[in-house]
Amino acid sequence: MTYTLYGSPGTASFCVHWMLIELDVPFTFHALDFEKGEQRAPDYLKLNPTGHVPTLVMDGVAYGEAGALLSLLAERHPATNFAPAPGTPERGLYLQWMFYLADTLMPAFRLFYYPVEGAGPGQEEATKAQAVIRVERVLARADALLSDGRSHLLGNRMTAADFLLGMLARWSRNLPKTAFDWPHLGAYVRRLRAMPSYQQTHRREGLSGWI
Ligand SMILES: N[C@@H](CCC(=O)N[C@@H](CS)C(=O)NCC(=O)O)C(=O)O
Repeated sequence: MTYTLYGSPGTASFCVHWMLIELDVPFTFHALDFEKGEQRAPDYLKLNPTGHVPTLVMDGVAYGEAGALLSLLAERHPATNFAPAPGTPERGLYLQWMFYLADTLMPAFRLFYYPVEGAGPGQEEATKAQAVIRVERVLARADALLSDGRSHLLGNRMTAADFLLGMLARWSRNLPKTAFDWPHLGAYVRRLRAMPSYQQTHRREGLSGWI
């Protein structure tokens, strides 16, 4: 299996980068320079027509969408148990959280960081205020789930959903309330950040300010 990940430090590619490191599989990481608009270069658009990262090339075929990439990787490496198998009791909750995080929390963060996409130019502050409300709603729900003492979203082991939430929690650092303003979520983020694979991803991407 050969993997090539296209990404940019600290962005939506972080969770895939992190899982690849945790899986301990060989891969190549191509960092795109957003300042230079490399995500919109014709060669990259051939791999991912959305002009977004991440893109993961698996055995010569390019795929996008962070949540889908995490699920695919988890399924290709079943020994890790990062994706509960169809028919198991955790499967439903797993799918629910993967989709909820990918189609509710991630777009809310996108609105916060790309506010012009909400209601257009001149409306950025109002868009950001709405985005914060949406983010906080999801973080509060994750905190409530974790309040029963479980170590991870689906129970007491790591799944692909934790890679997604662990990355998204990092994006709360520029919002009025960060993940640490919810006690159970804060403890959960501390556990994820202590993982050697998380710290390695952070280091390799040259990030600062959240560990
Ligand atoms: N739905 C996409 C969203 C990815 C996304 O928004 N990526 C951002 C970085 S966090 C990006 O590529 N931004 C560059 C741009 O919009 O020009 C996914 O889950 O992969």
